[in-house]
Amino acid sequence: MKIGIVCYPTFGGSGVVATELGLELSKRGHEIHFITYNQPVRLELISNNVHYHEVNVPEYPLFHYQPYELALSSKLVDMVKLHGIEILHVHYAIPHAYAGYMAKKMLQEEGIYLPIVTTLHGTDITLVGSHPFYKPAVTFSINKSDAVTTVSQSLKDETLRLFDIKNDISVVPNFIDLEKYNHEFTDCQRAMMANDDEKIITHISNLRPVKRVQDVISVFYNIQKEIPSKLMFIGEGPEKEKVELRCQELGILNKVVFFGRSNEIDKILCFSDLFLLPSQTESFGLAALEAMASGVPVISSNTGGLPEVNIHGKSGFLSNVGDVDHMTKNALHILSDETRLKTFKNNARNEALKFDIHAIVPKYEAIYEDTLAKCLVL
Ligand code: GMT
Repeated sequence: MKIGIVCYPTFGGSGVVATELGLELSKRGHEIHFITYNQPVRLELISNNVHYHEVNVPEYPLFHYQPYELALSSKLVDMVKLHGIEILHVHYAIPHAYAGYMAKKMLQEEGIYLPIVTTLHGTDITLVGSHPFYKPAVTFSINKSDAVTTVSQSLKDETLRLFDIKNDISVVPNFIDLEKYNHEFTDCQRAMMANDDEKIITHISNLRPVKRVQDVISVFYNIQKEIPSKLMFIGEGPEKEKVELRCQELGILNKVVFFGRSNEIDKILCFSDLFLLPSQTESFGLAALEAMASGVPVISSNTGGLPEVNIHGKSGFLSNVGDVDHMTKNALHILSDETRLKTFKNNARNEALKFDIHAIVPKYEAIYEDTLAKCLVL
């Protein structure tokens, strides 16, 4: 199939999933066209089967806001005509599903039918999409999609609760290429980061308020009082400065390593003992899955889709949002006993196997095939 993929090209989970999906589909023989405003961060390898088309939005002084949806839908029309793209998969409803629908209507005028598959990723539903300013457009574009998927059962339930949805929604979870996160990794450079007697705790996110990064600091502060440890803090975002200040106030700045954005999280997870994800809301928690694939147990909140990924008492523990004492207690329980830590590490890796890329990507392929077949009948 010739598949167009629209996504955010940034470090956010939806862009990562879209990019990894496109790359895997290309390995399975499909021709993939990424259409977005920058080259996706994980799109390192451009092969014969993978193409990248940049959407340009020229600055014009009359516009207070530059019209990205307009530029994207025009680019989609051009690329579909030029490359014979048969189906479009848009990731994150805003504004991608809307732009996809506009492209579809423009193409229909020329007798070209372009089915749209929309994947909802989380904040496009739970935070931004349900805002009254966007809700009518988001409802409309979900209902006009030819197929709709969510990344967890929880997100499907939330979508049906918050919007008036007429379409069926299929759940296709986030996935992981387990070979990239092989816990037999031999060049783990743990010694560079911590002493032998120190445990390594890790957090990865885009440091937005929804990630509750202050809870990460509180839990780590409590842990390091009991067990010698270091915190690996990966990501950039609006909460970063406040986190640095708090670490300074608490006198733990020398125990926290700030990595900024990193494309080498597998290398950091390789030497981690515990992963913290206390989010306010999390539709799936790809970062938790990446940790688990590296054999790192997870202490997370029990919100959204996290209980579908992190299995309480097995791959880690779940706590109510904001309950840092419970999170600390569970973290200490895992870290204080080497045999127990090893069991949790093995369990985490085993739970991650459920989300193997080779099992999940065929689900998207089946959705594309069904959608194309349905559209041919119409
Ligand atoms: O987590 C983020 O802040 C990024 C965000 C995104 O939309 O790029 O991630 C969402 O999509 C990921 C991939 O499907 C999910 O694994 C994340 O849980 C989800 N984030 C939230 O729901 C907060």
